[in-house]
Amino acid sequence: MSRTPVVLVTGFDPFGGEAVNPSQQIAQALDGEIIAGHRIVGAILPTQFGAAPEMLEKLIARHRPALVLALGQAGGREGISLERVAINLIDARIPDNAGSQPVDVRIVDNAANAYFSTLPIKAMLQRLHAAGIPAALSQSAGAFVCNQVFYALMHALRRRRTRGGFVHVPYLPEQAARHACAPWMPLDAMVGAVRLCLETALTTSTDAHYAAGALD
Ligand code: PCA
Repeated sequence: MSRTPVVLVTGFDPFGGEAVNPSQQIAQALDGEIIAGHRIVGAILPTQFGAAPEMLEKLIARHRPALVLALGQAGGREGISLERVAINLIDARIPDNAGSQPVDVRIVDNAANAYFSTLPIKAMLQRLHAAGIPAALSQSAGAFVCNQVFYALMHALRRRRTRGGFVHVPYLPEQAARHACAPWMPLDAMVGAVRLCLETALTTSTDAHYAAGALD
């Protein structure tokens, strides 16, 4: 068996009437790459409440990654969004891919209200800006399946050394054509951006004030 440490990168299948999901294509593009001495395992989660975090937890158990980066599409956002915080809440505006639309429910009972990303998001932001890639920190990953996966990830990692976080990406050009004036980014630029994020995370320690993880 290979001793190269693994980084798990997840994307989602298309949802909300879209034919594609850029996060899926990025995870597939990076699968098998070696970045900073780590082998990338790319995997696709279903855009379904419950099924997505379950699959993520199985992937973590199987691959025992050193770091986990979950990706999702945030149509309408400009550039790369480095998510800072996952909240213990589902409030779905649209049904998921299984037709489920929970409103105002907690993700995990008797658990923290929120968790911070344990990735060095400020260092990642600087690196993206230095490379001329539009990017910003985001204080909310929403209250749909992406936030559920982000929360479940940080909850699963809360007592482990494995670091984790979430990055939202904008539409692909072919998706933006269906949404008047929506911002977009070519796939190559997004793949390059996520590669830079991973390289930075794997070579930088996480900002000290994120280390506590949970916000109660
Ligand atoms: N984006 C959705 C779920 C799947 C995806 O790619 C979200 O932001 O919640």
